[in-house]
Amino acid sequence: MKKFLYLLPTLSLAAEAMAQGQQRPNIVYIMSDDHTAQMMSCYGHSPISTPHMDAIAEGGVLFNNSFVANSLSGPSRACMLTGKHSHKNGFTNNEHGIFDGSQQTMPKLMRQAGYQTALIGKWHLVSTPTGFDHFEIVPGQGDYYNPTFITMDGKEHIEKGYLTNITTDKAIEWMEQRDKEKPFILFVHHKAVHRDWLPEMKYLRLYEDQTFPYPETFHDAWGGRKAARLQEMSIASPHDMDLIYDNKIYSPGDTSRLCERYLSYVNRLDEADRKTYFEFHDSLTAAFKKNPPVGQALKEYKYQRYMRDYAKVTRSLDDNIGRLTDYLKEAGLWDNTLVVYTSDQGFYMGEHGWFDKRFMYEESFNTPLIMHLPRGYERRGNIDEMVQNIDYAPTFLDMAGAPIPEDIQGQSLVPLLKGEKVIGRWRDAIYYHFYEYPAEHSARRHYGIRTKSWKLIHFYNDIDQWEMYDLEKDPHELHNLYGQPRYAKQQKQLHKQLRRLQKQYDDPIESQIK
Ligand code: SGN
Ligand code: CA
Repeated sequence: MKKFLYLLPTLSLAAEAMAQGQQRPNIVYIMSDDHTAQMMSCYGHSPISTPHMDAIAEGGVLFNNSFVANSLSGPSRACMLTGKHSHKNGFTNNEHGIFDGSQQTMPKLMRQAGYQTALIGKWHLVSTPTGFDHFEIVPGQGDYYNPTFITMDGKEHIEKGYLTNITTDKAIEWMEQRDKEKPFILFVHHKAVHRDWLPEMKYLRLYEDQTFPYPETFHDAWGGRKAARLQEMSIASPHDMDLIYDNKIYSPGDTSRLCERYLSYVNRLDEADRKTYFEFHDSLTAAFKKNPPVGQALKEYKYQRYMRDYAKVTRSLDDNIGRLTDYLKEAGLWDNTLVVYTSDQGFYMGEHGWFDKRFMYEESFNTPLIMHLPRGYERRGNIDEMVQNIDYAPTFLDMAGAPIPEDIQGQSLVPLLKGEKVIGRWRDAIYYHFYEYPAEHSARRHYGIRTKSWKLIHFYNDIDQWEMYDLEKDPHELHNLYGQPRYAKQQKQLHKQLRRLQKQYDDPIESQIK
C-alpha cells in the first residue's frame, strides 16, 4: 500500500509528547447500531433533538463525509477493528461470517502499546473477542429488555433493565475500577437503535403526538435502478415491514411470519412493565383496527409508527451519551480523552420508501461521526474530507504513538484532527463492497466508488447493472446516468478510479468471492 507522507511527522509528535511526560490520550469509542445522521440534530434536518450528541459535535468536530466500507453490522465492526476492507479481514457478511480473532487487530496493537482495552455491549462477530483486557458482550443482536450478557469466562447471565442503560452502567463501572496509571481504550457498543426498536418504558408514549415529515424520495418508484426494485426493505411491503413485528399492531390470536419473535422480545419484560407495554400498544391496535388504513394511508401509517419507535430508542441512546460524557467530566478524564460517537452504518428513514441499510446510496453508505478531541488536537467544527471506518484503527494507533502496520488500509485522521492542511494529500475516492446476498432484505451484491461529486456502482452476482450518479445535481440518486453518451468521459474516468482503488486495496472482486 502507498505510504502517506504525513505519518512520519505525526508519529514523531506523539513520541515527543510521551518524551515530555504528557499522558497519552484515553479513547472512548461509542458505536451505536443502525443510528443514522438524519436522526441527529447536529447534522441538521433531524425531526428529533439529540442534545448530548450535539454537545460532542459543538465542542469538537463533525464529519460531513463519513462512510463505511460495507454497510452491515459484523462487516463494519471487522473493518473498524482491523483497519482493512472486508476481503482482507475475511468477515464479508453476517450470515456466514466468523471473525478470525487470531489476525492482527487494533485492540491487540493498542494493548501492545501499553493501553488497557475493554469492550462492552454488542459484538456480533461470532468468535470470542480477542485483544481485550476486559469484555462483557451480548449474544448476537442482544435484547433490549432484561438482556443476557456473556462474561469473559463464557458464562451467560441476565441483567434487569434496559440494555442501553446497562451498557453505559457497565462502561462506567469498568472505568472506575481500571488501572488508573495506564491510558485506556474503551469500546461501548450499543444495540440501540437496531430493529425491533423497542423503547425504554419511560419513553413508551414519547413522540406519540408528533407527525414526522415524509422524505422527498418516500414515493420513489426505483426507475432505472434494477437492484433498488428487487430489494425487500420497503416500508409499504407487508413482507418486508411486518405490521406486528415492526409496527407492534398486535392483538391475541393475530399471527404473522415474525409475530412469535416479537412476543418473545416483549415477554422478557417483568410482569408489571409487560402490562404497561401492552396497555399502550393495545390502544394503538384498537384504534388501527377500528379504522384500518389501506394503500397509501397504510404506508404512511407504518412510516409514522416506525419513526416514533426509532425516535424513542434514539432518545434513550442520547441520554446515555450524556451520562457517559458527564462521567468523563466528573472523573477528570474529559480533557485528555478522545470521545468518538459513530454507528456501524447509516439507515433509511423512509428515503426511497425504505428502512434498513446495505446499499451504497448515501443514507446507508454514510455513517454519523462526531468527536470530542483531547488536548493537543485543535481542530473544531465541520470536516468535509471523505473518511471511512477503516480509518479508526490507524487513527487510534497514531494518537497512542504506536506504529501503524503497513498492511492497514485506512488512513490516520490525526492530520485532520490537528487542523493540518491536507490539500492534495487526502484521498479523492472512497471504496465500498457489499456481499450479503442472497439474504434478508435482498440487496444485491455490489461494489463501487464515490468521489466528491460522483458515484459509480456495479451490482453483480445474479444481476449485472452499473449505476452512475451526479451527486451535486442529483443528491438523492434518482437518475442513473450510466451509459448515457454525454457522460461517457466521466464514466471512463470513474472506471479508471475504481480500478485504481481495487488494485490499491487488492480486492479480487466478484471473480473469487463465494
Ligand atoms: C436482523 C434484522 C434485519 C437486519 C439484520 C442485520 N432482522 O437480521 O432487519 O438487516 O439484522 O442488521 S430482524 O428480524 O432480526 O430484526 S445488522 O445491523 O446487525 O447488520
Ligand atoms: Ca447495524
